Amino acid sequence: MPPRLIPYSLPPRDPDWQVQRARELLTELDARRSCRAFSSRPVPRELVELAIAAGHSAPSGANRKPWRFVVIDDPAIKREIRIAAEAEEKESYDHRMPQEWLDALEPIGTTWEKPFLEIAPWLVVLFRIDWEETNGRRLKNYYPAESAGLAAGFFLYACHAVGLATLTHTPSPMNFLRDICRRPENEKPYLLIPVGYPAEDCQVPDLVKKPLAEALQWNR
Ligand code: IYR
Repeated sequence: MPPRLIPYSLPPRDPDWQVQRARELLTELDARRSCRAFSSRPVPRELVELAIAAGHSAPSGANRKPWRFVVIDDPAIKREIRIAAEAEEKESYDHRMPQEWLDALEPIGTTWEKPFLEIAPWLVVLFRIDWEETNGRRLKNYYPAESAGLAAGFFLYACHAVGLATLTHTPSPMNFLRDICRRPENEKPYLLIPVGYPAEDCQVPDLVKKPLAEALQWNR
């Protein structure tokens, strides 16, 4: 069966407008920083839901949208997540991470302690779904990791664009999130994203970002 097709077009844009808009967008995106010191100031549920809807609008392999966003503001669940994450992280920092990795993190200043998991008003746990069962049949999803990455990117941008701070946190291993969120075995924790406002005294590392020239090639 051929697909049913509908018209698609984009609004015509003046080239000067395009360049100006691209510059503004770049300035806005380049100012985003990972936040590890959150304020407990509440964020309306509607705002988080709209940012998640933006994440959910991302393209995905065969349009399967192989992801789930679990959104948490229940202090008891946040506490459970903090305790489990810190237990794994302490083990990682003390015993599992090779010196080379610890050295790479030194300029960022991270430790096993993750108070932001209780302080940030919302925790968003993004799961990737590698397969789904319908009528007793296992259906494989396509490019679930890439798809979940795109959904995460759209979500992070939507948050930033409305003035919300985020962190892409990856406690490791993070299977505990599946148990705490009561998700089935085909859903694999992909990212844990605290969402909120930076604490009043929030500071971020004064990092040097890799120059674009090192990451960009035109043609061959
Ligand atoms: N998961 C640890 C370690 C960590 C790893 C990377 I790669 C980072 O960019 C930052 C931290 C933690 O969250 O502390």
